[in-house]
Amino acid sequence: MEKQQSDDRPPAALVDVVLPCLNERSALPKVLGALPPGYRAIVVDNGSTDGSGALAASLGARVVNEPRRGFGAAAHAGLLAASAEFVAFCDCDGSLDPAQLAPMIELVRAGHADLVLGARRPARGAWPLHARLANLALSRRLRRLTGVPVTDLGPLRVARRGALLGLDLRDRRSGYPLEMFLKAHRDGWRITEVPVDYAPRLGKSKVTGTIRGTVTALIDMGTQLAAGSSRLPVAKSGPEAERPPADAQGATP
Ligand SMILES: Nc1nc2c(ncn2[C@@H]2O[C@H](COP(=O)(O)OP(=O)(O)O)[C@@H](O)[C@H]2O)c(=O)[nH]1
Ligand SMILES: [Mg+2]
Repeated sequence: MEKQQSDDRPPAALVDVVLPCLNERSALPKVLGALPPGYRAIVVDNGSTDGSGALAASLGARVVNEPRRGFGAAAHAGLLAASAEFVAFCDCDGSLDPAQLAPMIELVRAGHADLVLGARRPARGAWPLHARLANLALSRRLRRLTGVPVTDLGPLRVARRGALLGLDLRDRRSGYPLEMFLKAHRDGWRITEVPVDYAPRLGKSKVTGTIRGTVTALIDMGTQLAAGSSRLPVAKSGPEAERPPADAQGATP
């Protein structure tokens, strides 16, 4: 994907990038080094034992410590610590390129979308087969359930900070990204996705590369799907993303 032209980039300090981090020492230099100028990194250290927090701070990132384990606990702590108008979420494992956030933020800033997801285009070896198949099945289910033409529940995502806080996200484990998607849809957000590169991660996987992580993710996603199914508006068919009611346009706080 092409990088955003510098004159399209949001001005400095408009974007906080939340990076949940559990023992990602090997990936931190690459991830932080790829942040576009003016984007602030918030590394949420979830009890790393490899010195990730100190390394991130030495590389200029703001480090937030979240003692409660879990992807959602870390992601949400980062959201609460953020202060910029736009908040992005990005894995801290070197698999995603934060430079590709720029066009995603531009879609929200320009008022074309309220939540933008990066749909992963994997390089060879980036995505374990079971995780890819599970994600395909989940995406199909979400399309049927919501009518949103989503093809990947990707971890690289962008929205306005105040709007995200208004979703009242409760999951603190692996259901957090799905809860965000379902509650955003419930609230009439326009959800769209753009293709992003997906490279093999650096360091060891915490979620889909482990049996425990995969089982936890399946349980948490199932819980969110059950809760979400009961509160969703009636699905609309067709390729168009949902349009919010006029008073929710832009979902600006
Ligand atoms: N803080 C925190 N981060 C986590 C936890 N589990 C995973 N992560 C981070 O969440 C991101 C995604 O995890 P990862 O292991 O890459 O998952 P995978 O891509 O499914 O293998 C990485 O940046 C991890 O460091 C956790 O329990 N706490
Ligand atoms: Mg990963």
